Amino acid sequence: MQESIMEQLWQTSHLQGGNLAYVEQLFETYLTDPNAVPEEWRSYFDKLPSVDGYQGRDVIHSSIREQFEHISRNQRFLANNGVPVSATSDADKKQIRVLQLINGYRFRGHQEAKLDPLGVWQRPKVEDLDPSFHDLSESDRDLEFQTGSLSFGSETMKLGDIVDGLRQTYCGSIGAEYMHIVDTRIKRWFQQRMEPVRSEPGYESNTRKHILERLTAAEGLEKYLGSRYPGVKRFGLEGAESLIPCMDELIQRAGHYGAKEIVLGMAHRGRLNILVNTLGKNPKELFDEFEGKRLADSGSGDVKYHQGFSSNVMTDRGEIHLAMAFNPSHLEIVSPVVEGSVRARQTRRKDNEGNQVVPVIMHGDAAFAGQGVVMETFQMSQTRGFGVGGTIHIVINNQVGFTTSRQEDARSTEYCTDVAKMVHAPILHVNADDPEAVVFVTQMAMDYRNEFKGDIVIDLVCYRRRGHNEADEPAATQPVMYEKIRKLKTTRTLYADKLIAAGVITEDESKQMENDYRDALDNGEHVVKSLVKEPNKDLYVDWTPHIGHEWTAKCKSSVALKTIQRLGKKLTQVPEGFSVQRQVSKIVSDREKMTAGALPINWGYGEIMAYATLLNEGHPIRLTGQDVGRGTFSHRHAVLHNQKDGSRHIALAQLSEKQPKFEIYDSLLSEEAVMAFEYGYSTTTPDTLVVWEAQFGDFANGAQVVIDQFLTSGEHKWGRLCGLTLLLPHGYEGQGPEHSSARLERFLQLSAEQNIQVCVPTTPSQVFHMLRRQVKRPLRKPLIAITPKSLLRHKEATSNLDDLTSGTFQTVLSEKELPDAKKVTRVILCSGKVFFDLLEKKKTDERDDVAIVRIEQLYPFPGEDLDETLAQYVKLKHVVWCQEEPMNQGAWYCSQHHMRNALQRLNPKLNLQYAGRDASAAPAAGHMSVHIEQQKKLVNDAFEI
Ligand SMILES: Cc1ncc(C[n+]2csc(CCOP(=O)(O)OP(=O)(O)O)c2C)c(N)n1
Ligand SMILES: [Mg+2]
Repeated sequence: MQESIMEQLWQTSHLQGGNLAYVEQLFETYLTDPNAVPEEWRSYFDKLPSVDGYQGRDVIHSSIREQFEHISRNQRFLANNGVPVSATSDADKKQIRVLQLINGYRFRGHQEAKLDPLGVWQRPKVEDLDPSFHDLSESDRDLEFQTGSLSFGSETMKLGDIVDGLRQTYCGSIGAEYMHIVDTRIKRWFQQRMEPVRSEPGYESNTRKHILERLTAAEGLEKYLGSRYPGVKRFGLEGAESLIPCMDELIQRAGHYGAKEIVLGMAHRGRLNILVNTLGKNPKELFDEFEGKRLADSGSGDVKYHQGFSSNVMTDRGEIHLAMAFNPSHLEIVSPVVEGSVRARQTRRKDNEGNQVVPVIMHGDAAFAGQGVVMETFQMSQTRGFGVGGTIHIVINNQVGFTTSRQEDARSTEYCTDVAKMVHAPILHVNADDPEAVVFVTQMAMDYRNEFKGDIVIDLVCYRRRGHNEADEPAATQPVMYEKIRKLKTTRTLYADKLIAAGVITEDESKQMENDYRDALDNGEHVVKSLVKEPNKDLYVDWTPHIGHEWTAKCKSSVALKTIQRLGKKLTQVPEGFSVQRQVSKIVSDREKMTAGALPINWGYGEIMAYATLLNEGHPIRLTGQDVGRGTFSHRHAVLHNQKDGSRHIALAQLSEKQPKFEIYDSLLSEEAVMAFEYGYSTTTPDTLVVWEAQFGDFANGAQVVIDQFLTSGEHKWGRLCGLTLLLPHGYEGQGPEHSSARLERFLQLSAEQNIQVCVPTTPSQVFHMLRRQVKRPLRKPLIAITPKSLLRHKEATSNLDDLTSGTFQTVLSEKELPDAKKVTRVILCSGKVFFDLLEKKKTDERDDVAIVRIEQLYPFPGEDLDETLAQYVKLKHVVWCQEEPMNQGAWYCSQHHMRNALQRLNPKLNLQYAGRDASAAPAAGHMSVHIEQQKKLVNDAFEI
């Protein structure tokens, strides 16, 4: 009789003594080139059944590994008590196929899972979940097979039991996608969580009653609001009520693992329900909002389903602070904001592992699949500068986005969650009509984060009982779906029926639960039992010192010479043996000379010294953006790189032992998510100077949503203060349309009610004072700083140490050498780099009749300071605004009225004239020669008009 191939292989001793790696290697080679492996192995591998639908090599590879691991362990195929199951070639092959079948379920079971409460998903049958696909027949069901790594609690089982167990585990209410993860530990972890219990948690009566109580609350609130305020928009949760028990479990479990804070982000859907039933907002307050009784104390206020909220609830390990982020209508943009807020809280708590602060972000299915910022947020999740130790993502997957249907139109991916696979996040799809399954996956999700510090997604497959909002008629666009929905019992009813049938509660008790909840709402009582009525104040940050200040608030931004000298020395010290690159070395030695007063200080020095002095005074600093360590234009070099081994030296982080944290990270190549992250960070930390730098100012418009919806309007809508600084390189230097403009006009157009500051500093001392005053003044307002490129090295754009040791940020700046005021008949007003072009012309042409005045803060406009400057020119006849930007851009349209007002106050006969580029669709010319010609003309015009 011919020996089985496995036995032959075994006897070759390839598999003994841990030669698995060898076999794996062979298999890998075979997958890429079958002819590259010996014939005997090729014919063996050829005969292995394949796992359909998964092209990745890892699929087959791991099944092989399992198989051989097993052989190693058991020496050969053995049944109970060492009795061989079969030594025939056929039986061996069958055993392999059984292992393949097991693998098939682990990979693709989710595709046959009963995830859709509506039963409208059209899902093709998955061939490789059928034993016959693996040449296993009905009659094999009674044969015993090795279970391999299957965690069913028995080394061998009948095929029938294996298949039934697999269907229960992987094709019930939970569809787990985890086999795309390459880390075997994680795959095993999920198998060991799900397989032993066949994905059925078997909760005790008390837990089941609690789940029903939470569902009662979820449904009860919507019913109540629906009958009390019919037709009023609330973006109800109906159809996704399981979210409420899910959140309850998340919070309790996070608390159990020692979390002290959870930051929540979510869109419109179910938000009011979460606010009342999870965060414990007083229902009375919500009713007042419905009735229009609660108006914002100041600012515009916002609709109720964008409001943030915070509260403290009790868990078995103490109090936990919950903070729901305010968000705009723009879906998904709140996600990176939440991450930034979490990171700031973790930093404050020195929670390097991310155990104490946990982000939980809820999404809509359409938004999660469609919005690019979701991908950016995942891309940040494991980076040095933006990681938070894992985020729990919950998708409220109601299978429709507004009126857009799930698959044909909303996306190209199979699931709305597929984007999460890019970071190998496990994805747990779950039927929301099985609340126990929902709680089970929730527990796994929180346990997973605790164990592996990675992102995880719960895809709560549910439906939307009503239209997009309560005024919408959904049947107009989704007739079939809504036909089904109308006939469907609610999740709560289904679950209550189940518990009644199981004898866990009586019908009366179920009714009583509903009545109790409604009574609580009627009485305007809090409905979260674990709510802490008198929260621990330590869990809150005190922003009161920063409220109610004018931008003119004074501060001391100058620094004593000896402090600057001491810090200057520290900044230029390099560790023993650290090899600095040649050009960088020159920058360092120049900085030494600047500290000694032997060289005028440049921009890089002014900026770095602002950071050093702020750190010295106890303010933490966080600086991010693309290439910020070096600076796009090589002016910063805050991070030095050892030429011998690539190690880093950051002098600003090593000024003293007691100094606060200095963080500087080159960001991923994203503007939107990164700027949103920094907004979230800065709205959480009043004392930190948070700076985001664009590579070129133009790129900031990739984050326009953040600028419009948060930075410029967040305080007005939600009362959230933010001191974020944006550094936006800008300047017309002939580099073409795309590297010239930071779109200054956009920021100025968005400026109102002192919402932001727009500054255009032109000297090193100005940037020094501007950055310092951003933290030293009590007010917290976003600072938009238009920063230079060529000016970084301009010989005229320098300062002296004296300018740092005295003075302050000057909103209006005259020439260094003041003109004789009596001779001046013309004032040229300008901002930014063009000043130096004008100055050069003035010197060349010896125009002592001209004074050039820089407006270094365009918003809030420094009217008084300008009045004072202009007042000294008593013979003034001409006033010109000169800008490099085209007429429809730059400051002209948005700021001219401020300047005209100043002239009106000085002398109503004075008119303001314009010298600058003509209006243009593109920000700048594409050819250097055109640029030069235009620049020359506008400078000339300023002197002649
Ligand atoms: C960026 C953005 N684009 C468009 C909209 C308008 N809008 C509001 S809700 C919605 C549908 C959202 O669908 P989904 O994410 O599935 O959430 P659901 O409403 O179904 O809970 C759309 C398109 C928006 N709010 N934000
Ligand atoms: Mg949806």
